[in-house]
Amino acid sequence: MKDTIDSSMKSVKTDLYQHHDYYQIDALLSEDHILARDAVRAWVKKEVSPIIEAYAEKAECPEHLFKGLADIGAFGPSLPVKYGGGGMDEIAYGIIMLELERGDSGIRSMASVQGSLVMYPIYRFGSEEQKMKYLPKLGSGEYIGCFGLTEPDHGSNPGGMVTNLKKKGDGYLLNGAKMWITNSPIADVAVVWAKDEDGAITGVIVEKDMEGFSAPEIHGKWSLRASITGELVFEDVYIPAENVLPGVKGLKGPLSCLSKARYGIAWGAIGAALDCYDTALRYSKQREQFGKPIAQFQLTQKKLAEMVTEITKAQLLAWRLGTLANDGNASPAQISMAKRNNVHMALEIARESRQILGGMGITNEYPIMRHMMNLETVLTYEGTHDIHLLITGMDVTGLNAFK
Ligand code: TGC
Ligand code: FAD
Repeated sequence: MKDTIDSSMKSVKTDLYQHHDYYQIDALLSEDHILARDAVRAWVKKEVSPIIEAYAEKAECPEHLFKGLADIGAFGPSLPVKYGGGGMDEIAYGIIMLELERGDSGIRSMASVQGSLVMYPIYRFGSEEQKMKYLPKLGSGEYIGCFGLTEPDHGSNPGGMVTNLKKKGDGYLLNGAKMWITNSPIADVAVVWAKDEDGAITGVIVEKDMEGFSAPEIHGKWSLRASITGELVFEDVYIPAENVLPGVKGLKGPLSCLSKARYGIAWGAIGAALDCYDTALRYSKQREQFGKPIAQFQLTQKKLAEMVTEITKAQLLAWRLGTLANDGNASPAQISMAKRNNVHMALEIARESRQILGGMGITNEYPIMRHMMNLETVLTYEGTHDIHLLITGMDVTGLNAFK
């Protein structure tokens, strides 16, 4: 009897495995990719999945996970080891984001912000002293970071920002406010973008104890509830000259960090989609109506077949983007296409999966509603769905809809 169960389980597992990797993309992975994937997958299963629904329900950030995220190499996987990163390639970075987002988009957000929006700008635009001062501590999770670009009146159009720096002695006075900042209330350091007296966008590193700086929490989110979000408020905050990022001026500074993070989201969203699809597939094989599993109905099969097709297309897009990124050839417009397509795909799959589960789909017994609500944010942050469409439109027509 046990043998029969084991062999039937094996066939279910193989069956599911094939559906999750329909075009055998795993065969393209290196040993290092597989090691990273398996380690993060196991960590998410052990540390995130059992607690995430409760934290999301309480709208509380599981801060205790930061150390574990650092230990599995989720902060800056493709940055050099010397600077607190993982020394891996861009595909490993993508796979790690995918496995984290299989758990929760908010957990992936923690890692995206820390690695791609805080460590990366310091690594790319910082002085050697800044790198040595901040990066190892950010990589190990001793410091938490946040990234301040969006303002209350300047979201999609960050170039219009009014937060500003005025020369004072050897340093600057920082004034203004940022809005919707992931991790800000718990951050030790904030990479903040402000206009200098010539109107040039400049990056500065703000430390939590600086006088005149506060980071109140934003409450009432129905999305990304296990991630903490806040404002950044600057009232004559004195920024010493050594806290200014010397390596960049202009909007291309923050936008190039966004390229790095959007790339990770293009992979990450596939994780949320896979978790929804996996849940719906399993449920549909077990749930019976009219005397047979609902998976046997043609309309359910249509949903599942379309889901796996869309997931496979997204996986191939991410994979190709990863190979381009490894060669340093992934353009911002290519990254926009993948972010937009893959997040939208994941949100559609969450909605279809919810339908397959019927009434059970709206409960916290299953992860689908949480993923669906999270993905509403992912569709909007790091450039909205429509902004990315216009970036593609500009790329293919050569005409700029923003000017
Ligand atoms: P535009 O004139 O087009 O560009 C200004 C300069 O930037 C360069 N550039 C880029 N460089 C690197 N990467 C990119 N993705 C770039 N996009 C543009 C561009 O070549 C130019 O360089 P240069 O040398 O000529 O000066 O700028 P624009 O003002 O017309 O704006 C264009 C637009 C609308 C596409 C841009 O503003 C945009 O992407 N808006 C969306 C804003 C956004 O994505 N905000 C995200 C905030 S951070 C966030 O959401 C974090 S969530 C974190 C989490 O929890 O995971
Ligand atoms: P708006 O820019 O006001 O857009 C509203 C609508 O108008 C959208 O549908 C948009 O597509 C549309 N629109 C705008 N301009 C155009 C146009 N030219 N053509 C057509 N349609 C247009 N920001 C940070 O800096 N750091 C963070 O860590 C961060 N974390 C976030 C976490 C959460 C939970 C959320 C919700 C947001 C976060 N953001 C962060 C901000 C995020 O990047 C912005 O919300 C996003 O860029 C959109 O800006 P907005 O909300 O001001 O919307």
